[in-house]
Amino acid sequence: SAVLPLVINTWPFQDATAKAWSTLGSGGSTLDAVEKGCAQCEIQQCDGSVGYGGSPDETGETTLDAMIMNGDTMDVGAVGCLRRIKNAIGVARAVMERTKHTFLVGELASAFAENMGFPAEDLTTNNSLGIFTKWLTDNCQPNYRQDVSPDPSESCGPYKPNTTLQQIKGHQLINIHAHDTIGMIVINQAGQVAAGTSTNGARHKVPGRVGDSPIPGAGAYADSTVGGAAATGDGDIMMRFLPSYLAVEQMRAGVDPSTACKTAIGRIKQHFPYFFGAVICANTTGSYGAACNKIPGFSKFPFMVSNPKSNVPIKETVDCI
Ligand code: SD4
Repeated sequence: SAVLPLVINTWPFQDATAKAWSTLGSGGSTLDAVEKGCAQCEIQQCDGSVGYGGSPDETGETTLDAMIMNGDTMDVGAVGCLRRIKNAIGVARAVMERTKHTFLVGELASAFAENMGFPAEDLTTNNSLGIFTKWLTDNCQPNYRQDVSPDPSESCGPYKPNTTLQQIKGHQLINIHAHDTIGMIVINQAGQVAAGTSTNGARHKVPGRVGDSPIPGAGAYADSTVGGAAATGDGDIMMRFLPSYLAVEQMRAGVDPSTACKTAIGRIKQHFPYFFGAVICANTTGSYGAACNKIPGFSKFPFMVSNPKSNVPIKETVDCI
């Protein structure tokens, strides 16, 4: 017997879960629930890694990535490197519903958003300015690949590409304690699935960098004939493996959600044993699971669940593999 509706999201962002749940309860669609739930984190600047005022790039600017997917129609809207607009997932939904396109990026995505009536605001705060200044003054790590350009005397930003090409090795650019994208899956009573993400991405990135979060199949995926999935972590690595798509395809083949998430994490781990990341997924019976890659400092991954078994969102934790 199906335990629906279901809201599940990455990290212990319980206000986002509660917002999605109440949106469903007041008659909203799965898309409304994903949009309002993720937008709650954009407003609250969850962990400093969703919404404005976090993850400044090399020049100090905060830019946002977000996507939303309708698993009934397979419609997707996404924005990458969105400047000056706080409600990134709202803009993603506008891309989906008001254009024939899927993905808008950068300054021109912001122009679209302004045309759609989203207010242009400065995304810089004292917090993001502080992170930027601290990076410049004491712990700045240049964005060159250290396996390609190991000269420690190179300065931090603006990035000057080194033209020497060498063998690619693993890297770890992500601060695991301040890098928590919201990814959410919502399944209503009728088994309709929607999924979405919102994030300010990686700290001190090269301006223009877009992560995995807005990419369909990487950051999130939804298919109402199967279920949904969402990912968080080092997007520069994770986007290469489409972990959300893989988890959904595993469930399509009959695999249980927890095993499906483990398979998606395991695939990445084969190539990048020390990548930081986690995946959540759920099928249309309301069964769900999560998995994460065990690395020093990250052995358990918390996520939030709301379903009819409880009248408040429950925090659950999975042990990393
Ligand atoms: C990114 N995936 O931009 C995002 C960041 C994240 O938990 O998920 N952090 O790479």
